[in-house]
Amino acid sequence: MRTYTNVKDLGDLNLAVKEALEIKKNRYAYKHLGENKTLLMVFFNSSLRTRLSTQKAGMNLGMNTIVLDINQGAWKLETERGVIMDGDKTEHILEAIPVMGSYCDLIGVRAFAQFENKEYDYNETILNQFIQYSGKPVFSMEAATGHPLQAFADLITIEEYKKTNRPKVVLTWAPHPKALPQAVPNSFADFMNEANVDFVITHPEGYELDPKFVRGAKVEYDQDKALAGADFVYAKNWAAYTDPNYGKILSKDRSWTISSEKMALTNDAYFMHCLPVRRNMIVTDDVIESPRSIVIPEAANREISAQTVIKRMLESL
Ligand code: AN0
Ligand code: CP
Repeated sequence: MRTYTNVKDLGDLNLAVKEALEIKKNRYAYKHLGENKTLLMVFFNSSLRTRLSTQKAGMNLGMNTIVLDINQGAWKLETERGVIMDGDKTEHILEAIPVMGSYCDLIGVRAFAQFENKEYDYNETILNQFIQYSGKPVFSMEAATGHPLQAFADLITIEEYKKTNRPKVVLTWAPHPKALPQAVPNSFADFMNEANVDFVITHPEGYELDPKFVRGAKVEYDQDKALAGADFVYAKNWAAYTDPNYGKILSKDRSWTISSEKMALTNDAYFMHCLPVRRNMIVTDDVIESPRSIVIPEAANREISAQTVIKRMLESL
């Protein structure tokens, strides 16, 4: 595997989940693969889970790992070509990327949507520059339009907890005080559309996601109707995608918050969220603390999704 940016990079999804569950049973079985290999993780944005789980995954595989926080200690990077660099940016990303590539064997990149220019974000400008100029295999640790390590961990978690062959999985928008990217819901839809689940997306009107990710999924604007009979409730906030509101908050309606009353509409569903989560905006204390909340095992599976991806990349070096 040379790049990991979306579900298609995994090939057969059932096989990928099977491999992940095998790795989970014995996570040190492939320690030889990463011997004398270096993983570089580059962060343009904050992280708790991705940073720790991906570093742990690399270490399970015997790799050395280096973490670079671009905004803390590195030079400020210019990312647009053709700019006269007389401002506050000291270095151009077109030199920085091949330099970073020269010190490592694999690169993980976190670079969120900036919400300044939809085309710049949806072209995955920064991630693609890493793919093009680093000379090394590159994987997304949440880029502008996707978070495929999260969605893979989500699918692994659903496989572990599902009680029926084809569970009903509902992705629901929920309110949040700040504008958040569409990366997590985009990738979740990308994966659920390829998985053996009955997938429904619910959100207020105006929050439609990119059709490239929604594909044939059912969209239901009435949250209560969508939640009826759900086996898994996956909550997430995102800012508007469609023009002219790209990156804007259209609603903070707390009637969309996942509460016990909302969960009572479901088929005793499990509650999922990628974390970090704002309590009593996205989900009430009682729901996230309930025995049906699987947010902690979901986060723990980030180590497994990362390890499966890094293992496949090491195997193709
Ligand atoms: C980020 C987001 O919504 O994309 C990261 C989630 C994994 N969340 C925040 O910035 C709060
Ligand atoms: N879920 C997730 O990616 O969390 P972090 O932003 O803390 O890495």
